[in-house]
Amino acid sequence: MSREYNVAVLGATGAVGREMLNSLSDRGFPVKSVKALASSRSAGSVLEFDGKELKVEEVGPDSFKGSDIALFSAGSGASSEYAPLAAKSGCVVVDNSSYWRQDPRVPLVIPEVNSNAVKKHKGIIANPNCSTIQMLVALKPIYDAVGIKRVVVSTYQSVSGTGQKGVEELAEQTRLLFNSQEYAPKVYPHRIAFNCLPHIDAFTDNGYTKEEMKMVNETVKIFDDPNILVTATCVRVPVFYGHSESVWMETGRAIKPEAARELLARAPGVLVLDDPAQNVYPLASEAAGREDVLVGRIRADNTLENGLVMWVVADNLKKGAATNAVEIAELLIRDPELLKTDWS
Ligand code: NAP
Ligand code: 12T
Repeated sequence: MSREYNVAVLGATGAVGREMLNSLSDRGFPVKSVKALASSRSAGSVLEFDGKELKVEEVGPDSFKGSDIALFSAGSGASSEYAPLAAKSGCVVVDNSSYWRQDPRVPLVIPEVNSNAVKKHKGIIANPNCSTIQMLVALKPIYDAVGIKRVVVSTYQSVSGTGQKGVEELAEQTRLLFNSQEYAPKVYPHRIAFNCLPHIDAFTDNGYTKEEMKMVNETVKIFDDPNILVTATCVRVPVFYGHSESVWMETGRAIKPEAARELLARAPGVLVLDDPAQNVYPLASEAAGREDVLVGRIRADNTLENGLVMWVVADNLKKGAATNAVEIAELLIRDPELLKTDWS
């Protein structure tokens, strides 16, 4: 009989954690047991896994003993505290927070882009930011074919990226506005309903937000290319699920839009939807609930010799978080050596 694994999910009650449970089940990950972990706030509550009830436990220092793999999505604080404990107890952590992404001991992995990086892990593997994942899945085939020198990206990010509280804030504000009632922004600094906020995560000293700098720094680390230039503007929009991106690139050598479209059509994890005459292009409403990255509006930049532009959309909770994490776990179980940890 083929092996089955003990899997722990930290942050199981959250927007990403619930999708992690769905992804494990939908993708048929070989689980022996699933442990749902969260804070004391939701300990004792009940989730569903594979049609069965799963009781949520409060995370503690001993929670990961006996687990083979842990998927984390409980924020940076919990990741900084528990990932080393889990790794030291022999459990490999796939972490969704931003805490470990730039640590040189920690591979930052998108299976379609740099699966080999997973081999260097010592017990903690980081899942990239949602906006980085979908952009790089779409850039990878072009990068491999002709090189990419420079990327200018603007994102249109859904409120579920902020977690369950972001979803509730957009729903509540929309309802109150339609009823001419007062509302007070809580999660975002301004009204998100019927608005666009050029502000995701905190501002840094250079005028960019942390979210924008994640797209810059994670691209360099994942492509292992210190020369690639990226500048990003990250915008929160009143969409519940699915991030959209306008991605402009300057390629190393010239590539025609038709050739880029063909490369993308054959690329793993990509679905090309590009027939503008028939109003066919990627939409957040189409991407929501899907595991692939949708790419369309592929066209030349008429102002620059090697400029190419495209529109890239994916479900931020699936490929942007949970699906990518489960795909990393699938890489781990292909090779028993990769289930060993060496964190000191
Ligand atoms: P969320 O809906 O607010 O859920 C947060 C989850 O974390 C809940 O299960 C919560 O448990 C748990 N939690 C919070 N603090 C904890 C603590 N100190 N100890 C144990 N559990 C704790 O948020 P989310 O959207 O799912 O995001 C969670 C994490 O995923 C964040 O780190 C976020 O940065 C990351 N994320 C990554 C991506 C990506 O780009 N890959 C996308 C979205 C989110 P309770 O029910 O007990 O409160
Ligand atoms: N602030 O994983 O607010 O670093 O949409 C992902 C999403 C951080 C992250 C968001 C965020 C991350 C958001």
